Amino acid sequence: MMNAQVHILGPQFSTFVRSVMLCCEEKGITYSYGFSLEGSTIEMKSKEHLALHPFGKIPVLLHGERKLYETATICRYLDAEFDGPVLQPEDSYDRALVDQWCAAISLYIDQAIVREYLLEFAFPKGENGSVRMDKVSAAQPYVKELLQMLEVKIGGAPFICGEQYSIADALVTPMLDYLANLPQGDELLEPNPLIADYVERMRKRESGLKVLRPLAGKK
Ligand SMILES: N[C@@H](CCC(=O)N[C@@H](CS)C(=O)NCC(=O)O)C(=O)O
Repeated sequence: MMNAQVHILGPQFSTFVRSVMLCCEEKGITYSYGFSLEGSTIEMKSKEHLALHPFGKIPVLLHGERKLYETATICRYLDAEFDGPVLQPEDSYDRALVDQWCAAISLYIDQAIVREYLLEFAFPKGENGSVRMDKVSAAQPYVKELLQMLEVKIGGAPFICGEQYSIADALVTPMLDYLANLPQGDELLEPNPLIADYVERMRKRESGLKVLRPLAGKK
């Protein structure tokens, strides 16, 4: 299967799609992305989409005949299936810690930072398309708490789970990159200099330069 085409179903602006793209870039896997599949466009929540992802989410990985959903699962599969730098530690406890952070990022951090905060800016639901600042203000304290938690977690290490770039980094950097780009970015990151520095370093990696692009490149 190594030579089969890798396609990531979903738009380039999605944080989770970007996480899979980052894993591909880190491992040197050639891939395509977007909603176009075998010449037709897959509409969100359509019969065709639900056949690939019964919960109606993106991304979905298509690798030859194989189909897979859930971002961390997709990244673990790519790591195991392809050559290139490994994105998980070998030691069983260290590996479990990466899995633990992947779950925490995909569940709790995604909910607080992406769903309840970033999406308020990306898809404003207020009057005349305005950002609902009451929702932003209500969500912000927990966003700050989580950033503080990540600041403690990274400590002096280069990556979220220590010395090695892992799937946990691929999951969290698209979220932090968007956060840092907001007008509130400085206020959020100033109290967390290690995380601020981490975002800058992840943006400058080869994978970051390719994937963490502004939305103009969206497909
Ligand atoms: N647990 C899923 C979450 C996927 C997810 O929430 N994807 C978002 C885009 S970043 C989505 O599909 N949103 C559209 C929707 O919920 O209708 C994963 O890890 O892949």
